[in-house]
Amino acid sequence: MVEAYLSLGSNMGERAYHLREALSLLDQIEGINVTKVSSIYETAPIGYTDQDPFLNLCAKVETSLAPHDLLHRCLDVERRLHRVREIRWGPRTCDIDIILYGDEQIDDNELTVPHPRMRERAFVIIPLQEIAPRAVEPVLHQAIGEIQAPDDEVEVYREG
Ligand code: PH2
Ligand code: MG
Ligand code: MG
Repeated sequence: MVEAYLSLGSNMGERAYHLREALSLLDQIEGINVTKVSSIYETAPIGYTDQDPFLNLCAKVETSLAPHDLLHRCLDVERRLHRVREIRWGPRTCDIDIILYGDEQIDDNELTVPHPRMRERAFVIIPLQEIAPRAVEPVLHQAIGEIQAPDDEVEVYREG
């Protein structure tokens, strides 16, 4: 079993429902157990800014799947939530990115892990610090809790 960390985001429709449904679908997959989930954060869009705010969270999974198999299962779940890819970094019902996969470093045309932009994104670092302050980012060998989060707009989301 490998401990991996995923970042989930949604900025279309029933955002919180999409995140919870994605976690439930992931957990039902053979070889993936969702073992820890952060709070949900409401975050301003980064990259392509002319779009609605996101809800983001991070989840820890314990998995027997190889990294690319985990990626393909994540993409299956995105498709099941009716994600349509139009604009790069544009609106989405559900995006699931692999942030860390154990202490592996992977870089090919399908997958780059650790996620290459994780340090620039408060919407990844803040929820990840909540659930995994002692996990180690393997490129710079730095504890997640020690990473300086960018000061983007990120706040805990309260429903209702
Ligand atoms: N995802 C992106 C681009 N920009 N901004 C926020 N706040 N949250 C996201 O999940 C997000 C983003 C590309 O996947
Ligand atoms: Mg993404
Ligand atoms: Mg993605």
